Amino acid sequence: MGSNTVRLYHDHLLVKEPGTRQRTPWHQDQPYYNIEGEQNVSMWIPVDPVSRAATLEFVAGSHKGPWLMPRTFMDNHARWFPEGSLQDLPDIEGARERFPIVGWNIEPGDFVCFHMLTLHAAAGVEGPNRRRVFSVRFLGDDIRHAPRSWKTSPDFPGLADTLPAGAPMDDARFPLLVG
Ligand SMILES: O=C(O)CCC(=O)C(=O)O
Repeated sequence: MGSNTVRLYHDHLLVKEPGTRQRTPWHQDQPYYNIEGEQNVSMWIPVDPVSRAATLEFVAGSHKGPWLMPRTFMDNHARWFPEGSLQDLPDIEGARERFPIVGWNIEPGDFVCFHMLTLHAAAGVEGPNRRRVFSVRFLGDDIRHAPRSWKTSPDFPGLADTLPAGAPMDDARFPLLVG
């Protein structure tokens, strides 16, 4: 992150059962969030081996922006930024050869780190094993609170009542780990 401080933002467990056909569609993470700023990082930490076919893929360089329209994964609905307010994603999956897509097969002990604006996606899971991933997100020096008029994903109920827009994320929900 190039940051002197590190705050925990949030974490979640991502489980794909054997035979999952549903893709995780291409998206950036930050437009779903309540933060502005560039010093951030996500760690995607599988606890099972993940094949190249089922791994998280990235469009190299896309962390430079722009912010692109966040949509619901299941029905492509604009639930966050209003329709038309951000540029839509290009059809990456339909024209993969036009994009610098990178991804790696992963063994337990490996993990990938990426910026919250990096476009990423993952296929389903073939074979008999679950694909379990611990995913954890960190914030650096320049990150500021950006309260939204909609429910962010994840949601932090009540945060906007105590933390003004533009403030550092100085709240017990985001403990300072370094600094
Ligand atoms: O694990 C996946 O399929 C998707 C992960 C993802 O989108 C994320 O960690 O931001």
